[in-house]
Amino acid sequence: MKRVLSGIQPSGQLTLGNYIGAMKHFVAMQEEHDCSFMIVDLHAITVPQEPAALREQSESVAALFVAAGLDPAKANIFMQSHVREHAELGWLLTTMTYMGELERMTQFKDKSSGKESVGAGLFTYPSLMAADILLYQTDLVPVGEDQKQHLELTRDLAGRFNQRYGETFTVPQPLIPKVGARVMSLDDASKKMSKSNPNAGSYIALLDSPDVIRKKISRAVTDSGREVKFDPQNKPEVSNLIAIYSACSALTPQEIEARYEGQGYGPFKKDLAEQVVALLEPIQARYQEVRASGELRRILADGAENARQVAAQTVRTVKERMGFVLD
Ligand code: ATP
Ligand code: LTN
Repeated sequence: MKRVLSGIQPSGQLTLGNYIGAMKHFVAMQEEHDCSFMIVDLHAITVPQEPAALREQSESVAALFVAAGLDPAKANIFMQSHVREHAELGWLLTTMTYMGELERMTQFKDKSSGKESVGAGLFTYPSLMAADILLYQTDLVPVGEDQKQHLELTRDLAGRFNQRYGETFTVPQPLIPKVGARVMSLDDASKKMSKSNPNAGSYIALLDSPDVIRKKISRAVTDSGREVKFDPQNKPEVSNLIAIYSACSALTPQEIEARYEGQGYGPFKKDLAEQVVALLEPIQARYQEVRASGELRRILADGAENARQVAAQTVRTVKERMGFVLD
């Protein structure tokens, strides 16, 4: 059994990109591995958040974890901020991270570009993410393609610590899906679908109503041709829609091409919308039940309790090796 850990930021409404690139795989992995999944609220505050919205989004992400199929009896589900050791190890690892390493991070460059002022936490974000992972001796980290660079840094930090202070951390591996690792925006296929995009038409939220989903897909940009062809180089918009279709159904991109040969984009988009609606409807129904039942409080309390046991031990070992006087 491998140790698996991942996190999603409560920085907005979860999107179909989050589901296809990450959450769907969390659900599959809980059957075979020792899994922990976090709502990474400490990461979400690296960009400004309204307190009421942060609280609502954090609960919403937790409920969506359960609604999408994570079972608290199989996987540990918790809020990052409920386990203080994340902030503590985050600081210790920040002191071991080089400025040059952080300056190279493309997520930082993207999120800070054009901003008048940027919080220092956005810059040191990857050291906190490394702490999340290393606290639990994680073997595998299921993430979308955009997190690959952060995982590389995590591996480097684990290696650096082990070399300097003796074998302490497991060096984790990213697990990036073959299809759907980078779902693109519906309005611009050069950008990834992102929940913090101010244009809601650029993403499908997991909680969008069927009518909103149909509308967003019918308005999704395509090229002026009419061939449903999977060709990410020359037809990035249509290829993105085919990838979404493939991830929501059991069909490969080639099977989808064959099904819509000679029919143009209309029927393809219509069916795609119905595939997405059918995927999300049961998740949305379960979501309402979970929110109404009040079960989240217990799930998160148990999750944090289990996490703390491991995290506290790791931080103790780390502090001892670094030369702190232990309490
Ligand atoms: P934000 O826009 O606030 O940065 P995000 O939508 O990029 O958020 P995260 O919380 O940063 O989402 O990511 C959660 C998980 O979802 C990560 O594993 C990430 O790689 C994955 N993910 C996010 N967006 C996509 C996408 N467009 N395609 C595939 N996977 C994605
Ligand atoms: N940085 C990730 C979220 C994240 C994460 C983690 C993912 C924070 N801590 C630990 C995996 C493991 C993101 O932006 N998607």
